[in-house]
Amino acid sequence: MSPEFSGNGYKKQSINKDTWAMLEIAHQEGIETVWDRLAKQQPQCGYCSLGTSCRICSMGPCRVDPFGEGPQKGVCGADADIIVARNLARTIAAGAASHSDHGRDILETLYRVGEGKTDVYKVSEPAKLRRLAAEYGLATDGKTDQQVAAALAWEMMEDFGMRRERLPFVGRAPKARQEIWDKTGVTPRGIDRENVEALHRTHMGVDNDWVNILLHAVRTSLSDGWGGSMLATELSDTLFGTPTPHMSQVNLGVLRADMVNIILHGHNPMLSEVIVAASQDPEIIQLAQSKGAKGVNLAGVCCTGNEVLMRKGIPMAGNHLMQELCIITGAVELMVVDYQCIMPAVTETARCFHTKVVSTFDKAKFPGAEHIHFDPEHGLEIGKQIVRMAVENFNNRVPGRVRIPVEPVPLMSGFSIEAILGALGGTPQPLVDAIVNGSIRGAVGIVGCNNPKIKQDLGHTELTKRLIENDVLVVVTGCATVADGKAGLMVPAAADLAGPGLRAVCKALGIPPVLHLGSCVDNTRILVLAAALANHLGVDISALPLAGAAPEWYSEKAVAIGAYVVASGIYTVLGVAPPVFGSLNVVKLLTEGLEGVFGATFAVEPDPNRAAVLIRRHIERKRAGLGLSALDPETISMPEAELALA
Ligand code: XCC
Ligand code: SF4
Repeated sequence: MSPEFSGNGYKKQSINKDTWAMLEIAHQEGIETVWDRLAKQQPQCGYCSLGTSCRICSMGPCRVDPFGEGPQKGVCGADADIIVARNLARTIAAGAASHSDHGRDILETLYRVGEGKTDVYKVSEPAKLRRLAAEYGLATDGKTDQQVAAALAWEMMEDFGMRRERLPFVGRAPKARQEIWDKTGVTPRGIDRENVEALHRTHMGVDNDWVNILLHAVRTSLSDGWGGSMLATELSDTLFGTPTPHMSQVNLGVLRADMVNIILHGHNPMLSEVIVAASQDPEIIQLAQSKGAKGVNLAGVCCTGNEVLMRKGIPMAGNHLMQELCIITGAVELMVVDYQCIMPAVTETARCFHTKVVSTFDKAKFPGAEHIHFDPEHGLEIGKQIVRMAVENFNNRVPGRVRIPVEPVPLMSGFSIEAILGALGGTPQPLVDAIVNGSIRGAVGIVGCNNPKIKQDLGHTELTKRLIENDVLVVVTGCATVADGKAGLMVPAAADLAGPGLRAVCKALGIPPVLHLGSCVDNTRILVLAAALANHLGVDISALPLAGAAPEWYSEKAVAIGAYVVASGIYTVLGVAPPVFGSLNVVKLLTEGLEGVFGATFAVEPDPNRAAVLIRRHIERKRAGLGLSALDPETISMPEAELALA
């Protein structure tokens, strides 16, 4: 990397050197990025930011003035509470639908495996397949894997329907939690049913009781967490393998100047799995060599990246805000996308380079991309076709424009719950012991996205550092993974950055203080771990010293995740304010009222150092509640808000 790309002018946007360098190049070459577009949107609409605008029907659009001067009701008579609640419910439904429709695609693939109609997919984890079948009450004795796959897939399809009174995975939650859901009327029945009902209820003139709307929003989120997402994780493990700990690398330095580079971007592992297989095909490697490349190098972005990092050790080029920047390296022959979190802007950025963008799912097309219809029945063939396109594009690369700005950083990935329990000797007891004796105070899931409103990765990394220093074990998923990975927090040696108790536990087990649990649908691994700990101790999840945080979230999916995490009894701190502040009633319900119903609430705190204090106080309160050694929460002092957020 030549010194003229030090990127020093871009420290406000990100904490990362690779981002700085790429932003400097973008600026010099007149390439627009997400930060430029955010600046052009200023000032963003105040009504929308507070959640009090409504465009659900064509008597509107309407807006309610939260300061009491302008109109207080929409044309139909909806007040701020109804409008905010309806908007939030629709956001949660969209997020839940995204995760669950992804789960459906995996489920259809399992069904095809059962029918024997695929050229590449198979059951990789027969034991897990049979465990799941047993959970669904299916007999497996004397049946082949293929027969079990067909029967299980057929049965799981009913999770999306309307015959069930409750989703089977709800049975994984502690009894006390299930009773809370039943009593409150939020036990999820069918995945599609709850999503459709959420859209129905929020049509003009249906559910006009804002509390009732929000309770159904919770039910919809639970159909994601204990339904669609959980199914996606379990079936991806069944088809592609349950992750086990291994080393890999992260940041733009994982791109190779001497190889054909393919970026895997999106969320669904079906396609990326076959690309991994195709990239190792001797015939394709030979083709790459004939073009003067050493071979084919794959790198992930967003959650597709997390999926293949967890299972295959494929390195990560970056998180959400890196998707345009990886193209600006000039080293990417092809970016293949499936769905979710793929900015329409990437095809525009790609036009400035030789990079090809290939879309693959008929439900996610991009103007400017080449579309190759993905069909799981011919997965490997299509995977090879795409990799071949990348190889053929290698000679269009302009060597003088290749700028790979940094050296990659190592990280450890692959902590499925099975792997964590395996490392602990098959039972959660050692983890429970460490929590009971206080060497680990508690555990926190740091999840979610980047958002250009927050200095990239600052929220994730500062919060993580403050927590591990104070002996709180951190688990990460989604784009938080890349942030903490790049900061060097996800290698066993990072135990040195942890407090003495957590450090000793990590060193004894040879694990980092920050464990990678996977993609965003894999947040359900956190639910499964929390349920296992709670069941082991004979308490509800809400009694445990746990918390969640989404310091830089942007997506509707993140709101659905936050909702099911809180409804599962885990206190959650958001770093970006959701558009609800136009209704003080809704805010009070989310930040206080939910405590009495679900034993957990939301908090909003953009400053990660202050968020860490909120979480540590919460953990100490929960420890005291369990009769464990606990600090007086008030002695954990709250710093002044100071971190400069972009
Ligand atoms: Fe998307 Fe899942 Fe958010 Fe990253 S973390 S920006 S949702 S890729 Ni899920
Ligand atoms: Fe306005 Fe009511 Fe229609 Fe919303 S539903 S746009 S508040 S009239």
